[in-house]
Amino acid sequence: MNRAEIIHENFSKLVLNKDLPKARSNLTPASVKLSDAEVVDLFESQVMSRQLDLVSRRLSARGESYYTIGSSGHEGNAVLGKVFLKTDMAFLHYRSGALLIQRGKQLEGETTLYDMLLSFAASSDDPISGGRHKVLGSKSLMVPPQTSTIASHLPKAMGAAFSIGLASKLKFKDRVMPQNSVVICNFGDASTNHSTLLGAINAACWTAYQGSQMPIVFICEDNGIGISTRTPPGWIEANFKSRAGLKYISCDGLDLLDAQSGAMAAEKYVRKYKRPVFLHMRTVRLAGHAGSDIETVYSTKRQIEEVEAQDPLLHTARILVENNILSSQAIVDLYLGLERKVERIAAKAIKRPKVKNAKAVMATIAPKLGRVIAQPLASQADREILFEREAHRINTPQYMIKLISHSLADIMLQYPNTTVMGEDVGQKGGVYGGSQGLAQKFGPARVLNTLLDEQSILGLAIGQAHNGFLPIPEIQFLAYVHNAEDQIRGEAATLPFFSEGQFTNPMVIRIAGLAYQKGFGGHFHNDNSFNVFRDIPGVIVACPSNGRDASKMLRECVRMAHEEKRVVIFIEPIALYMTRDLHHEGDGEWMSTYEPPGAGEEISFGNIGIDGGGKDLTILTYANGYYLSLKAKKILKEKHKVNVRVVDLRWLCPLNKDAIIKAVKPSKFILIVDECRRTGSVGEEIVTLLVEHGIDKPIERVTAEDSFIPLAAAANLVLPSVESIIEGAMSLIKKGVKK
Ligand SMILES: Cc1ncc(C[n+]2csc(CCOP(=O)(O)OP(=O)(O)O)c2C)c(N)n1
Ligand SMILES: [Mg+2]
Repeated sequence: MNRAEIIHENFSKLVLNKDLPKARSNLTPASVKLSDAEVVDLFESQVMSRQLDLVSRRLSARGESYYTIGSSGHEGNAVLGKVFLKTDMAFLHYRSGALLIQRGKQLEGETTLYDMLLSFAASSDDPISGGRHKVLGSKSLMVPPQTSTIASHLPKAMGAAFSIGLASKLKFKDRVMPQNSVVICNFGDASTNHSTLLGAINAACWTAYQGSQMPIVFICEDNGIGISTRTPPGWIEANFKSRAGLKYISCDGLDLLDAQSGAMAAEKYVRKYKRPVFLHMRTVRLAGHAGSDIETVYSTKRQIEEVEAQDPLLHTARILVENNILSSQAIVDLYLGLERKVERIAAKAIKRPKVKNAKAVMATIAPKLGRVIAQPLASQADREILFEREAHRINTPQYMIKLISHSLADIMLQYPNTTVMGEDVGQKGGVYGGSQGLAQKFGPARVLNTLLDEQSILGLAIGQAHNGFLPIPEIQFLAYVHNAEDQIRGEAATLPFFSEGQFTNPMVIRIAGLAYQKGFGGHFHNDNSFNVFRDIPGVIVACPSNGRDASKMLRECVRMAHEEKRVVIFIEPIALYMTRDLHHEGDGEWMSTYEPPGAGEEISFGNIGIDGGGKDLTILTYANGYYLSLKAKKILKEKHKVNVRVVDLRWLCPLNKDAIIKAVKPSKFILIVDECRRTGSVGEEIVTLLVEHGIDKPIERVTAEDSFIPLAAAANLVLPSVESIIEGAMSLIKKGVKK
């Protein structure tokens, strides 16, 4: 017989026999400000959570539900659903059944149990994910949906907490979280070893240490084990008790009254001081890690039984009996009554419809969000003040990075909800000057110099977006996004999908990257792969090749983030940041004059750039490849009489298929110039696209080698060059002519 059923049967027996575990504190309900009715109410949530586990396990065994990880042993977290307000945004661990049920009671006519069962049954009626995933979440309870990656929700919890003070400072009228709210987040003991968690706590403490508000409670539900690996006794306390900027409070999650006392202390502190708290709540884990876990492989029967004897429900039963709140019989009646109730609700939930087809599944990857509200342009008078310092040269041609910084300034003026954050983006204005002048123009609150931690930068952005901001985080180099990419892949990109667009985290992530960078050189400053973003559903990847396009595309990215709540990656080719000339020194052809919003023609999403009308060869390329191809185009014409048109793809994900097919139609040959690696890069996708659309013309690729980029001039050995483009073009034409 499985342990879940044994625990279930034992509960009634032990309560009726008054064979209950010893008291773990001397607290009374009154001493923790709970009335008798409130203790019963909390107990009811605990039992509901237990029955939810039990019923879901039974359903899972029959293939009617997908709930495999339960909350059994963690039901003490019900107090968190009571002590914290439903407006205190909550980023939850997967063992938060009782917390969520209790929190739901703060709503009139709540249906939390039914809603959770719909989610576990993957029914399209599930109000949070629409049947797309088993998540814990609720729009009305301000619980963004969370799935299972350990600790990945903590950087954004930190960011959301930070955004509360920021919204007050900026008198931000579109804020989602009320002024005096706080953020709570919980996680397991083993999760505390994860760099994502340590990074989030570190970022919270680093911020609070400097006197900024960071109203967050990190709740560690310590059951002493992570799947089968035990947490060394005392480790959590030793690790978190005396960290700079972190208030440590411990409580006993087995003893409801002690848990209530700890939760109240944490709430009082965080609400008053708006500084991070670490609430260490001891719990047990009952019935294994997940439905499929066979505990006896790594624990003895005796160990398992000892843990079961500390069942928090038995402890609450003791509290109820000892304080003459309920009789043993009444407790068992309530317990079994709730089993029947959960079964009734579950029977209804599993009959509800499922998601029907791929289109329905995908409808929330980039959800249609109703009326699009365009942000009006800033007034000319405001713009004049904004560019006061640059006035003398704003109408002269500039290289790309200057135009990006002008564009960012205009964006921040036009969109009061935008914020910029990243390493060195403040006074210094970024390593390359992309955010130059922004801190001076908009102040340190909107242009935030962060600590050196990419997970925290992205978490800060995601969290701020949860509070209505439109963040523009900067990652210093493409190579340094990889240690944090799950924040984009697993968190930012999935939020609308898992919440039917009820929660969104729009943002534009600026990343300096790609190859040909000569200053630092080497692999890390010349990372020529952005594939990691190309397979994330819903994420847009933009990549300009020149300043004029960059300033306009950036505006379009922000527009999409604002109006369509999209997550956009904006890759800036470092090597072209300060490029002035195209064909020869002094021609100034790679510079342009800044065109403010509304002045010239904008570059809308998917719009490609076409240079020349040559009908011999079309080169499909982007970024540095576009720059090099234009050089090659001139030589191909002058030396080889080959007429070329060069297409700047600009929008690399998703590709604008129709525009690409139309662009290649007039020419005989197609050359793809891809500065990223031969294997897996966008060039492969373009070939596939052309073939799949019946383009029956000779196609070739000039790409980077499947290599890392070495230092110094050796870098050029593995990258496309003007020469290799010309060579590729000529060999393609030769082969084609022979045919
Ligand atoms: C990043 C990541 N790595 C591994 C896993 C697989 N995994 C799921 S739960 C778990 C153990 C977590 O233990 P703990 O944090 O103590 O939480 P508990 O399950 O005990 O509540 C692991 C390793 C995961 N979900 N995410
Ligand atoms: Mg654990």
